[in-house]
Amino acid sequence: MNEANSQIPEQWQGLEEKPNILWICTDQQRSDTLGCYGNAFVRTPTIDKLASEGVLFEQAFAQNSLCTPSRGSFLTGRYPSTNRLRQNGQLCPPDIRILPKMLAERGYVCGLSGKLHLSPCDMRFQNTQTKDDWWRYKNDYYFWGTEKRLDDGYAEFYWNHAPGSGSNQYCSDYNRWVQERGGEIQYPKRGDCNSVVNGMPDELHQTTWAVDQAINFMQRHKDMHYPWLFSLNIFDPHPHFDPEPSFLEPYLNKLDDIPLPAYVDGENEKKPQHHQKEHGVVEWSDHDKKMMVAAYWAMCDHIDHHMKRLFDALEASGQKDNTIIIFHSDHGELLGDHNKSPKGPFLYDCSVRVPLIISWPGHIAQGKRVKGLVELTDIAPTLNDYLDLGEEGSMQGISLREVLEDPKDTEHVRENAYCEYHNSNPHKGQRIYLNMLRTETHKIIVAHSTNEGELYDLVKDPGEHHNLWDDPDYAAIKCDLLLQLSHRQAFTTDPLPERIGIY
Ligand SMILES: [Ca+2]
Repeated sequence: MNEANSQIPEQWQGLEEKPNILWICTDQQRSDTLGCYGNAFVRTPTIDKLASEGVLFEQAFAQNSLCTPSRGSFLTGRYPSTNRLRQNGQLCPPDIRILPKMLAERGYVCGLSGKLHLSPCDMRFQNTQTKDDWWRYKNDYYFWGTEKRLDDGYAEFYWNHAPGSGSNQYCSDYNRWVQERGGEIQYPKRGDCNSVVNGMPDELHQTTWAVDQAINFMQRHKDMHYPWLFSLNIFDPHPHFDPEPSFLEPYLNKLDDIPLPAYVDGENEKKPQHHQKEHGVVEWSDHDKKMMVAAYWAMCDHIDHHMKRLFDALEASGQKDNTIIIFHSDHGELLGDHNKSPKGPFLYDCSVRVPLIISWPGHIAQGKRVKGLVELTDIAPTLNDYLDLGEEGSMQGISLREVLEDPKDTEHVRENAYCEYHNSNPHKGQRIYLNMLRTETHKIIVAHSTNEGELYDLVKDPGEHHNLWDDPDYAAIKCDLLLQLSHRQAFTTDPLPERIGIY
């Protein structure tokens, strides 16, 4: 080490060699919405190409079907109950450190566009006595402001929670950007269905804005003596179903071919009580259901269109080879399956199984598909491993480094995937507590609050329509799954604070 280098603080030495991180998280995108995940209708050539250049995880699971608990979980590598960030509307406790904060402490510059959603973005609770009575309070109680900033590590923070929603009207960077361009956020009705509205035109779309911020950031911080992380949080394909109109157009003459959502008549009657109470879906016509599916896919196609712009800009800036790209979503969407929408309190694969693709040219395998189960809690430990962050004491996921580097197929990664839904949303007075464990062949969900449950044989019933909880033929399997679930609950207690003495 020469004399000049010895002046650099230890944690900043070697910074120039560290990779950038482009961390893309879409909102509410289930895994079967991409060509590389087997959807023959959608047009997602850019994300398909990303998968061919990196590693695709066929069975990646979010730890909750809602934003805040899922995002808190993958940003820390810890479970929702460990983080005490179990519900939408909670404020992240001050001792919880997220990846961007850890990286900022080590010399990274970090930026974000879109939501972070580790703080409440809707304050209708604030002046109420009964905090589960949210639905009684209409727009008067919306919080209008930016979500409360945490000590989150972001040096640049271009915030937008949900385009067009109450909390965004005056304070979001996206709304300001639209206004500056002489536009107005509006979602005109369509004449041809009741389930879909027209989205914003491409030039004024939230996806366009969010990607613009990422491109500007990457260009500003190229050729610096420090690396960067950018969290690109796109709101689509989160409902409302409001695709950019020209992206919906190609589906309109294919509606006959689009399958209806998967539902078996009467299936919800044999499931826990909340399956009967929490419908969310409407008695829509078949036409409206197909239009909803088409709109959702069109929103995914539109994201792919902008991923091309993003990846082209990364390559043109000369940073592609030194950038880890992570593409995933925070949770899924029921999209009419089981006659329901949109997501929680349900832990079906369609609401918690998400796309997960990681690429890093020259460092990890190319075009590999991992069949084994992984969790979004595994992203942070993987980055911790590659970047020598020394944060393994707090993290509960596993590093996927070996899986990413081994060019062979990996059939088996984790024994099971685990989800927690601990009163995560207020369901009109119902306090719903669920724990889920999914193996490669079965899924069990315990509905603790009503002493009920769900058990699915995923080999015979991959669509999770037939609840076997009370089936005597599955008693031994149920017992084994409950034991595995009990182990997960024990091993997911908080590893912090670490022991610093024998006694
Ligand atoms: Ca979400």
